[in-house]
Amino acid sequence: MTTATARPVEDYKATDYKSTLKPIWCPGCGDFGVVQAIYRALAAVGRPPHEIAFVSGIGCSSRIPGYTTAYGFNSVHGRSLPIAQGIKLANQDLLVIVAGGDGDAFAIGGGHVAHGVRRNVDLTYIVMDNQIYGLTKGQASPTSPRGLKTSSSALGSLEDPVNPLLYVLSYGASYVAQGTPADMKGLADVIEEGIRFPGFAFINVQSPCVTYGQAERSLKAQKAMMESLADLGHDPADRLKAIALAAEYGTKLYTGVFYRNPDPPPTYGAATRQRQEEMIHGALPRERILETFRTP
Ligand SMILES: Cc1ncc(C[n+]2csc(CCOP(=O)(O)OP(=O)(O)O)c2C)c(N)n1
Ligand code: SF4
Repeated sequence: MTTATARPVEDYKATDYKSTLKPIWCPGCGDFGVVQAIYRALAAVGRPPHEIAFVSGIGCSSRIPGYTTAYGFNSVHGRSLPIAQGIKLANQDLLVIVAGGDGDAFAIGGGHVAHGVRRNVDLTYIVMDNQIYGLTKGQASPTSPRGLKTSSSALGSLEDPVNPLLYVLSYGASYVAQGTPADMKGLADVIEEGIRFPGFAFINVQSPCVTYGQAERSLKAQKAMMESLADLGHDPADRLKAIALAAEYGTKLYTGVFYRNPDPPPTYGAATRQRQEEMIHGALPRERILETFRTP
């Protein structure tokens, strides 16, 4: 895609990324703050909207692409990652951002997250973790805490929640952060950093559902409990410490970067280009090239 019409980075304002579509989220929904943080992060990065592709699944949070001026694909429940990976590999000049809920990510889409991490396509995955299925009116989600009473667990959930931070760290994610709209600047910062990070970047956002979610997770409650990892002196290059901190998901609300790989591995796109170069310029022996094309 051409950058001929791009303006200098400093010319982009958060409002350049805001579409004219009016959000239909419930008043007070945390997702309002998340989309604002995304506008700010995009303005800081300064790529023109036509060079950005926003992909989501299905859910309240998955409406986000429509509220931006970027190209948007509100796709299929749980399938945002494979679609986004295809878009990025087909046009590596695009900035690809994926957004959706915890149900979209860790229930129906759970299998794709592991492969998104290990494939390491250069994209940013923002999960709005409200510990509930919002769009379908309040059923338990994979991150609902044990004991939570919902429309599908009237006597309290009998299952332990998935830990999104540990999940991606255990598969080897190179950038793992958490934010909340209760701290807009912090949230915009981790999103901006995730966008700039070369490779699969994962940001878990504690975005409260004010209609079906827990009162203990309201923005006011989050403000009182959040702790900045930077203020705690956490070194984001320390993966083992990041894992130990991530294990406290559900009891603590840490914000900031858990892990940033100081030596990020090649992205899938870069590895593909390198393989093509080797084949074209004969760096690979003839037998290996023929092997690549041989059908089993
Ligand atoms: C294949 C498929 N299965 C189920 C659904 C119904 N469905 C739509 S959104 C959703 C879950 C929404 O929860 P989440 O992904 O956490 O997003 P939220 O609405 O909380 O932002 C479900 C089960 C669907 N649309 N498609
Ligand atoms: S149901 Fe919950 S997640 Fe959905 S718009 Fe309303 S407050 Fe937000």
